[in-house]
Amino acid sequence: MTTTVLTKASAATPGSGSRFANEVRHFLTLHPRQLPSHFLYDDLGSALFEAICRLPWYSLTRAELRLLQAQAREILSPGVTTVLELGSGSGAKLSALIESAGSGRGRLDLHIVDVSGSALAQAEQELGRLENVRVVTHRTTYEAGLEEFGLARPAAGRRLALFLGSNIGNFDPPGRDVFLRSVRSALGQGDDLLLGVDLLKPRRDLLVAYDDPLGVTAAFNLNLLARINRELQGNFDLGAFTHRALWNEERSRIEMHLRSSQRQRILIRGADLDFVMAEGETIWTESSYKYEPPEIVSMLERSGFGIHAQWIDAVDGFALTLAGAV
Ligand code: AVI
Repeated sequence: MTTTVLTKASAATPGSGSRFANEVRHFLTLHPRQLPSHFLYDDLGSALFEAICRLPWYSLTRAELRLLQAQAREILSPGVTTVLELGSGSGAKLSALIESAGSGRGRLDLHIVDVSGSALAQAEQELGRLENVRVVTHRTTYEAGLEEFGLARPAAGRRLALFLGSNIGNFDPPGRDVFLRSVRSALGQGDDLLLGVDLLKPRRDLLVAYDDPLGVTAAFNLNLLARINRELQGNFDLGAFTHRALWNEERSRIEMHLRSSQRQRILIRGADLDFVMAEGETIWTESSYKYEPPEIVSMLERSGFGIHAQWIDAVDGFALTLAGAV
């Protein structure tokens, strides 16, 4: 196994005058105040997200893993030589997919994209245990990872892109369609995309998945303020904010917010920001859209894909859809 590490000065890696500082300034001055959810994933945020995936109330990771293991041979069909995973996290799903597909395949080139260096290091170690694979890590955003991958065309064989864990649910609908079209552009005709999406389910199940009794999701959300304090010299008092998860029925999305429990002045030196938050005012940090299976089919078809198969876990309400670039 050989490993090449492609590390781009990540757009999501903060520094002075960084994208982090600029986006924090821009989004915190909007009304309602917001922060982009991809900033939740610093090293601690990524570790907290891995912990969320093990919580009994957040079942989507386990449902997806069951489907991946059951359908592995069809997903990783013999002609595939290159796999791209956008947002690989710890690499556990890709590794389970390859192991479940069994022997008899040729060498696989694995391209894994994540903004978290610690998650990538873990994934590289996990995938490096497998036989007959080469791992290429891309520490960067999905968009830049797609560009790098688009340039690396294999001499032979088909490519399979994985976008799992319902990461697509964190895009708003216009951004989702733009993103799916950019995935399509990075692939050639006949290559495949496997999309993992959490389905619409009863409100109480959704709320407990995003506001768990152990407070892990609350810590994941509050860590964004801790990150701003640390990296941009902010003064957020974490004790004066509470985690809120809301179900927005009309938009079919769970929203995560941070609610200010008192009137307070916020200073963020590294982002050149000074503002006052009223008691009860919130910062909107994430949306997680939930879909019905036919909506997943339509979004893929609109973006230049034809559906090969859709597998549904009816117990926990999760869909894996395998689509081919047409
Ligand atoms: C990464 N993403 C798909 C997760 C989700 O379910 O929206 C992030 C998350 N937020 C709270 N819990 C998990």
